[in-house]
Amino acid sequence: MAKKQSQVEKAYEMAKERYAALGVDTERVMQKLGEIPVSLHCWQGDDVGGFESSQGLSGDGGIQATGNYPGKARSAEQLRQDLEKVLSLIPGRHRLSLHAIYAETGGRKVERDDLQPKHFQTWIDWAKEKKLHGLDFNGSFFSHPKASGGFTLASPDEGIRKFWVRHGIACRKIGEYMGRQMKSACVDNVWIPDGYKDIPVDRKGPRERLKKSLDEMFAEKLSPKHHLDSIESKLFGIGSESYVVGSHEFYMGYAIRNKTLLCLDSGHFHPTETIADKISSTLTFLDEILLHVSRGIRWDSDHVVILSDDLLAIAYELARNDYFARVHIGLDFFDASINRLAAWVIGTRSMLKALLIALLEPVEKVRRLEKDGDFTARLGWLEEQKTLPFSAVWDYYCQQQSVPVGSAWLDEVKAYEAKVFPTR
Ligand code: RNT
Ligand code: ZN
Repeated sequence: MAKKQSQVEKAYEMAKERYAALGVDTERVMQKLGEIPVSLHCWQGDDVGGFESSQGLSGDGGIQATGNYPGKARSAEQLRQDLEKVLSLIPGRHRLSLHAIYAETGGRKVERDDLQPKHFQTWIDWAKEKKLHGLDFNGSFFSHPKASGGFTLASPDEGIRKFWVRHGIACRKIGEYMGRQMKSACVDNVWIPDGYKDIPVDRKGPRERLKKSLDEMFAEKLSPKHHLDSIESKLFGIGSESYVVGSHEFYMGYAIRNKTLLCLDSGHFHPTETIADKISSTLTFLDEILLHVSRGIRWDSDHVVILSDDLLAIAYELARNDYFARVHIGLDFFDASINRLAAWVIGTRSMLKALLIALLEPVEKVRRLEKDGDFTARLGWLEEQKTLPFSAVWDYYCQQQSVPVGSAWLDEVKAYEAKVFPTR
């Protein structure tokens, strides 16, 4: 007797037919989705604390994690343990993005300009063992006495500026090593907090210094097979409301001229601007970009990513233009007020759901309507497709990938919390 079809399978069969009638092959879509890696950010697990000291995020970089939910990972082992759980609840094969402050130095103090690949060997061995798609990296130009003046790579103090240049160079060596070890290029992203709270007189000087610092940092050519430089702009931050040295125009210019990647963070523009519209613009002039998918509420608040219109707009841009080989999808949010594993799972599953919905779009149909100038039907269709049965495909995809279907992942996170958190 044929095996009884589960609810998930029944719903999928119906959805499959519905999509097929619109010219969409759900099997192909699921295969494609399975090939798209998302880079999970390690810093969601401990509120951007790192393991350099017990102090954690100092706030001198204008980024802030709020909340004090219990159970925060206090060591690399704990963070890896949490990540293993999280990865078991997310379909697909993904990457991990590390920050320099997550180095493992065996209890010894190692200055940031002295960090070496060996300080990340345990992470690399773990990533290989867990068969991660790859590792990405970030210099940590904040939460440090030499960043407390608000300036790092653009500092007027030559000693401070040089220190951060050396940090950037150390990070590139680490990133390149990670890329070689993982056999997948490491995206090494640079974000600095440099800027002024109040109106400056000299807007030019700091930018000249930042350019000089980047030139010095990037002087050694590294093979894109192993390592990709990326630079991240920002409109303003807490404490840099009036002026940010690394503005969008600044880094866009630098990236085009020097052929680096540009990082677009969802929270780093005016609240009415979305990064979705910037993808095709920047990719007209750049080979590749990095996304920091985040959710800003009224400011760059780094809320957990949810299935919002903004997120969908990003996913549609990637899918409609098949940009997946040129756009590295990274996550960048941190919420200390809810279970941190749940935050990771919610954000990553939302990102993947958005990609699935976008890949399931009967795009040729809508394109034709647009080409014919039938904007009435275009709007009508865009609205209709919002309620196509993507959730049946999502559930089936999760089942296929042996991860919890629906909200079942929540029970697992709760059980983990009950078992593990009291020991922390
Ligand atoms: C800060 C930037 C940056 C950081 C992480 C921790 O505004 O978005 O990417 O969030 O590097
Ligand atoms: Zn970011």
